[in-house]
Amino acid sequence: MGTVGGLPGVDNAESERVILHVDNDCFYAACERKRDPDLRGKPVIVGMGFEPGSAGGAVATASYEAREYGVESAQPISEAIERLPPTTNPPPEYDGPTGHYRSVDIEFYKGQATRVKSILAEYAEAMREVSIDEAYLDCTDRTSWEHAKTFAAEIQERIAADLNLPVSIGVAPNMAVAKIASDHDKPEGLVVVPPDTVQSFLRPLPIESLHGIGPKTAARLRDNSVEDIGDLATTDPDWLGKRFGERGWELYRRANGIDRRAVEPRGDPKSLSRESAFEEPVSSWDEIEQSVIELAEAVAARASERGATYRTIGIKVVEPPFSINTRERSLPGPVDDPAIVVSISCELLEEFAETTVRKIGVRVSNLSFAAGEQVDLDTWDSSRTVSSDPNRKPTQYSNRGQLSLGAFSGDQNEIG
Ligand code: DCP
Ligand code: MG
Repeated sequence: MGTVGGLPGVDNAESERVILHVDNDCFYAACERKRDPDLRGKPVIVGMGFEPGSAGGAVATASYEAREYGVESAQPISEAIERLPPTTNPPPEYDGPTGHYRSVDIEFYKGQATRVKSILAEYAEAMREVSIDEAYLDCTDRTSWEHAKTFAAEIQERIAADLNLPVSIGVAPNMAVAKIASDHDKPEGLVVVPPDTVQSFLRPLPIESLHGIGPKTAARLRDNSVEDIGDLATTDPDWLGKRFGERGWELYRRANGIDRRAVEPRGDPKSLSRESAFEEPVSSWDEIEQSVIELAEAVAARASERGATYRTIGIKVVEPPFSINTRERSLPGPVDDPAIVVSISCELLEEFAETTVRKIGVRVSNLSFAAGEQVDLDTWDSSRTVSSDPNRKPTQYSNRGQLSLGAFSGDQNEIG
């Protein structure tokens, strides 16, 4: 297990993270079924550029029942019709299986996608939407490995109950493995890959299961007897590097289940944060304060690297099991100064002197990436800082999430 800045007891290893990848099953077809329940359990084909009664366009998606007849995404509709003639207009004397054809209604699907994402946001500290029907969630602070399966099942049930849409979920210590896991048992799959099973889960899978290995790369690897992820994981990384450049090294890491990417929302970061989990809950003030100092310095360094100034500094204190407290204070103007991040973080921490802590985080927000805006620190008067009410009770966020994203969402968590 790694440590942050060599800090004893503080661990930021990715085994700490609980990452979900959620992907709707045959999304467009499921949306069509939702508004026409007669389509349930039947082969449904949704065509892009398709008009009922014609054979033009391509398959956007097909329900799993239609896939059994070889209908698949990107296939010409004419080919799909050969496999599954339209129910409304089968060939004369044909009495084989038929399919229900619909044209893409993207506005309807987008509306459904927005509703799915807003449910997902309730369950995560941070969410990255990657396509109309796919998102990664960082649920580290909302659940534990022990409860991950129930937690993910609750999300599935919620989306089924509220929206009548099926999703598959993969749960793993990182995004790459979660993605493979969500795909592993579709539809309505729920595959949990705890940290200690990542290697054994990946090993037997064909190399194409790794995101980023297309047919060409797969063929080149197979020429060298690399068939499954286990083979790739034990291939000499230098050879992969020579053969595929930087990507080769990445493939090697991914095959070994390593992916340190943080779950970051798309677009410009609204904030930058660093957080660390303690292996065991800690109540020693010195130890907690020391980690806050290190995290504050790390966050300030990160902001400097990114050329960002910040106007708000905050901390997050997670009490076992999942109570999240956040505090923040805003400055009169934007700064880029590690000493201020450290001193304000430590001041905000004082309220938690008696608290047992599972995880701690420091965040800077109100970011500005424009150069030359920094105020003159000598004139900065700390009494002018705007603080949230100091008498306010700590915000308690439960892990059963009927809440909007916590204060540490929407930022770029630098993990590992
Ligand atoms: N899509 C498309 N053209 C493609 C692939 C996908 O128009 N070549 C659209 C239709 C899908 C949606 O994007 O419903 C989501 O893509 P997915 O790859 O997630 O496919 P599905 O959700 O349809 O199926 P699965 O159950 O495999 O996720
Ligand atoms: Mg999908």
